[in-house]
Amino acid sequence: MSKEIKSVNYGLEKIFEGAQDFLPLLGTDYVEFYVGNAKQAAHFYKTAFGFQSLAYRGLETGSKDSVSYVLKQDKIRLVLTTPLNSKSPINDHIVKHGDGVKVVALWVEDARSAYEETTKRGAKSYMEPVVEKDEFGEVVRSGIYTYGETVHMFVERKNYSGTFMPGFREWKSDYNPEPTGLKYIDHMVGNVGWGQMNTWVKWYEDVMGFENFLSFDDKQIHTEYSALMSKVMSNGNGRVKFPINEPAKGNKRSQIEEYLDFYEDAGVQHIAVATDDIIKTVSALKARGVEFLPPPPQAYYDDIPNRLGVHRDMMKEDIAELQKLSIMVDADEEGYLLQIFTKPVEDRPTLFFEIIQRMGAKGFGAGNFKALFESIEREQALRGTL
Ligand code: TYF
Ligand code: FE
Repeated sequence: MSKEIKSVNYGLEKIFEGAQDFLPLLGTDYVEFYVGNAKQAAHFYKTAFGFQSLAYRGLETGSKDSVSYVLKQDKIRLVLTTPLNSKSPINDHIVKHGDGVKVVALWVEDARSAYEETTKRGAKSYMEPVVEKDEFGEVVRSGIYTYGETVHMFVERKNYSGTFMPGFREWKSDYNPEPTGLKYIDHMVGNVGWGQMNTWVKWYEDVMGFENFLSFDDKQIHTEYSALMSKVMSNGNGRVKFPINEPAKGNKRSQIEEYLDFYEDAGVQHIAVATDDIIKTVSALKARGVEFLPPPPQAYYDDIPNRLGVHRDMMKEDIAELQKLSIMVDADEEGYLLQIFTKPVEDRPTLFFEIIQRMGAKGFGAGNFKALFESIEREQALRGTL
């Protein structure tokens, strides 16, 4: 651990000594995917994950080149965007990467200042500040590139009272599957190329004012076959956390390498969403057809009381029930956490989701890494990509 966490609350106060505040972030605003068929993707995220229809932009609203569906569940907003013709540059993104995350949008007080402060520190511009207006007010957005072709948009909506953003209309649907208890985005992880992790760690420090608050090297993260390195970057108030992974040399192909080969670039590897009741959430997701990684072996579950240490008596969940759902448990100094990972949600083995319930723990489940990576490797072996 490279830095001690000073405080464990998620309020606006700084959790790091020396954290920069040239880029105050209020949280994640939305995550935008570029996909081959946004209508079907929207159906999937509604049906399988319990997202609700929120807003729409397409031919009917005067958008000639692309269609976007906006979905919401508690604080999480997903935007699913697809091109309407072969000339849209969105096609190039999809041809190269398959379906994937294009934009990780961050909610800011001032999108002009966010753009200035980051570009003057070396960020590559994606979009200069643009003001969009409708009868509900205005939204200011600007954007910079991060790893690969991924973008951070800065969204200022303090003078806006509409559903989502100018250009979109409210989307009321007759089809409204129940939510599954997903609450907010806990963290989003990027995979970067060989030897690139520290470059991007420095980029988040210098350009975004983030700090590196946890690090895992390949001695901690390896299995018989593969290895990786990971550093967790956090903004000053802890609301935005971006772990960054790079592959490390192992006996076989690391899952990070597999991702890079199939995404053909650096990109977002997983989106971790928080729930207050992982048993209920995962039961619902499974019933709706979401596929999760198969459970770790019996020995993993036998070892749970040991892994929980002093937090053993605090755990309310029944181990047999967790095992039945293949949920994993880890603990750190401050508490424990429950987590589980989906299989990739596209045909290319690229983006997947994590469901996480934090019971005090502020870590990322390091005690689960070995079991998790072995489980991923079993999937890789089935794909012939290990
Ligand atoms: O975000 C994390 O660090 C955990 C564990 O390829 C993890 O969810 C780390 C690397 C990885 C998959 C999961
Ligand atoms: Fe994670």
